[in-house]
Amino acid sequence: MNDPDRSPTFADWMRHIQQRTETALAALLPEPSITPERLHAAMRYAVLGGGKRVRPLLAHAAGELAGAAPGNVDRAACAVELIHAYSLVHDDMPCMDDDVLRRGKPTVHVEYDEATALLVGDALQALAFQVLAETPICDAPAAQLAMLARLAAAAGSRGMAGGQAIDLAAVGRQLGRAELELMHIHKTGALIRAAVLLGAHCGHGLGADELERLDHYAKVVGLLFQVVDDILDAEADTATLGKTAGKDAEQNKPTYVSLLGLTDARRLAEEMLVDARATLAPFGARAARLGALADYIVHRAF
Ligand code: GRG
Repeated sequence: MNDPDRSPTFADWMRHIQQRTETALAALLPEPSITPERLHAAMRYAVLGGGKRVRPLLAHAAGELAGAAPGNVDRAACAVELIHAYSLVHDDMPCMDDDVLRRGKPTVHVEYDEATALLVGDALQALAFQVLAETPICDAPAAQLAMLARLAAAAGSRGMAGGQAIDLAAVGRQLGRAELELMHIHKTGALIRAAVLLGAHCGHGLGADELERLDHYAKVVGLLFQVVDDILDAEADTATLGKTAGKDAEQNKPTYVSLLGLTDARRLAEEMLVDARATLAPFGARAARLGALADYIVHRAF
């Protein structure tokens, strides 16, 4: 099969999107030979050669549903992934989670230094908006402005950065389910939701009702991602026979598993998957990849 877009398997399609995202990101990031060389090398170190590219996969699957040109979706997908990469660099810093490994290699502040890591995050965030603004990627300039506004809101104090602030304020405090959900809707969910909606807005094939339906799917999947992340962390702890408590437990951070227990957290993930799939049902086969992505997000855990 020469055209991976027509591949019969979801796994082939995933590999294809991951590869084209890697190529697009490599082209958009400044070369390390350009001044300031060290900053540019660190930006490429933070972004390239790792990560599941879940957000670009969601953007492409939603773009496909909306009849978008894949070349246009690449830009939206890369913009979201650059914001995600910046958030990981800053999240790993000593003033936040203080992690030394990310994607199997030393974190940016360990490989370079703290000041460089701070600047890498700043520069990646700026690059994300440049990538989204500098080329027309949808039918109307007003629609592209709306995409910029949506990404800014998803990244800012009422989205991801706000979620991180809620998370920091929650350390050592017992959170209820509603508070935990609010934190994750902001911290992880907002950017995942933006990935789906930006992908869809690169096309013009969806009506208002369909966009609303897609938005519901995006919200469910954004939260589902975090529930599964908590399950994966708890399972990793169990696999090491309780010898390590895991970062969240160590820092006394609330998780779905600490709140509900592993069995009920798994049940919740399965229920959310049913909700996501039922939301897509009226789209029929056109939403097959979005459905398969929801499955992938859940079943990488079990
Ligand atoms: C520092 C402003 C600021 C925000 C940080 C999203 C976030 C907020 C921090 C990430 C911390 C974290 C590990 C959260 C758990 C869920 C999550 C986002 C995991 C990492 O995302 P993946 O699994 O990572 O998509 P890859 O490496 O595959 O890209």
